[in-house]
Amino acid sequence: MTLGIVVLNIAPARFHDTHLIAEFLHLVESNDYSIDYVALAVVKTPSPKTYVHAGTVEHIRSVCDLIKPTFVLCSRALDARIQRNLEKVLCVSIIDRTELLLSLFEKRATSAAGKCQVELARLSYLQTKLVRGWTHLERQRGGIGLRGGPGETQIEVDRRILRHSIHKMRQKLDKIEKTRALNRQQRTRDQKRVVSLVGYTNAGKSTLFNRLTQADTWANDQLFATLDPLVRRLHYASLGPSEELLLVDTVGFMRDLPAQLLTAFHSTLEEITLSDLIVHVVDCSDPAMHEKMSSVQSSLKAISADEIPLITVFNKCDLNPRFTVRDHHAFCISATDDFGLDALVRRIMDMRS
Ligand SMILES: Nc1nc2c(ncn2[C@@H]2O[C@H](COP(=O)(O)OP(=O)(O)OP(=O)(O)O)[C@@H](O)[C@H]2O)c(=O)[nH]1
Ligand SMILES: [Mg+2]
Repeated sequence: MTLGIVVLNIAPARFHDTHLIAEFLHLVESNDYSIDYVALAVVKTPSPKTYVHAGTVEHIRSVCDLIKPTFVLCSRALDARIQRNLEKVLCVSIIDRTELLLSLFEKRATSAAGKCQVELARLSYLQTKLVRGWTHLERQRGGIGLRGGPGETQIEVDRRILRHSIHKMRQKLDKIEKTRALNRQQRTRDQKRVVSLVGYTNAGKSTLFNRLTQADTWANDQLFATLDPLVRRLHYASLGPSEELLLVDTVGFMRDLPAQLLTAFHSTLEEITLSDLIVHVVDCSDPAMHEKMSSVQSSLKAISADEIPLITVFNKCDLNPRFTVRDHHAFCISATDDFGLDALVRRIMDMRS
C-alpha cells in the first residue's frame, strides 16, 4: 500500500464529470493505492506552467508538507514540463493518469505478449517524458551511470537507450504476433466462427465468458482485470458444447486510453476485427452507461470493427431490475445469476446458419 494524494481537475461545464472522478478513484483503488486526500481543482483555463492555478498548487503543497505522501496522483495526462514544474514545487513525485494506467497494465500482464505490449507502451511513454535537465529514466534505472561517449548529454543517452529498447521489444512482439496469426489461420481452416465479447472495463465480460464456456477466467471488481484475449469454445450448461463456435474474452475499453497503450495493444485489439460477431457487454447499473457505450462504439470504429454484426447485451440487470430493453436485437441479462443467458446463447448459435 502506498500513500497518495489525488488531484482532480474538473471543468464545471461537463455535467458527467462526477462519473469521471468516480472512474479515476476506481482506477486508483484497482492499483492498490490508498488515498489520503483528494483535492478537486476546477480548471477553466489551464495555467501554462503548472496546469492548476497558483492557489491550488499552494494548497496541495501545504497538504504534502503535512502528510508527506509517497506520490501525488493526477487524474489527467500531464505534459512533461508541467509535471516537472509541479514536482519541483511540491517536492514529491507525480504520477499522471497515463502512468497510473501503465502501472495497472503492468500488474495485470501475465502472458509474454501482454508483458511485451505493456513494456513497449511504457518505453514509448518515457520518450514523451524526456525533458532537458529532468528525465524519467532517472527514476527507472536508479541512477546507474549510463553516459555515452564524450559530449553526449544525458538526454541523448536516454533517447538512444529508449530507441534501442523499443526496437528490441518490437522484434519480440513481431515473433509473438506471427504465432498468433498461425493460430488464427488454423481457426479459419477448421471453419470455426468467432464471437468476441467486448465492452467497457468492468462491464462483466469475463464473468459472462466464464458462464458461456465453463471456464474459470479471473473476473474481479477491478479495472482491466483482463489483458490477454482468451479463446474457448462455447459451452453453455443446458445447451451443451458447440464444436464450431469460439468465444473470445478481450481487454476492456476505457475513454481516452493513452495512445501508447492503444498502439502497443493494437494486435490484441485486432483479434476483435477478425470476429464473425461482436457481443457488446454493457453494465446497465452504471449511471455513466450511455457515455461508456459511445466510448466503446468509437473505439470499435477506430479499429475498423464497426461493420461486424453486433448484438448489445445489457448485463447486471439484477442491480437495475427496472431496466428494460426496447430493441429486440438487444438482450437483458445477469451473468452472475444466469438470467437471460439461454436466449442469448440461442441467438449466438443462430449465427451459424
Ligand atoms: N451484480 C452483478 N455483478 C456482476 C455481473 N456480471 C459481472 N459482475 C461483477 O462485475 C465485476 C466485473 O466483472 P468482470 O467479469 O471482471 O468484468 P470485465 O468486463 O471482464 O472487466 P475487465 O476485464 O476489467 O475489462 C465483478 O465483480 C463481477 O462479479 C452481474 O450480472 N451482476
Ligand atoms: Mg475481464
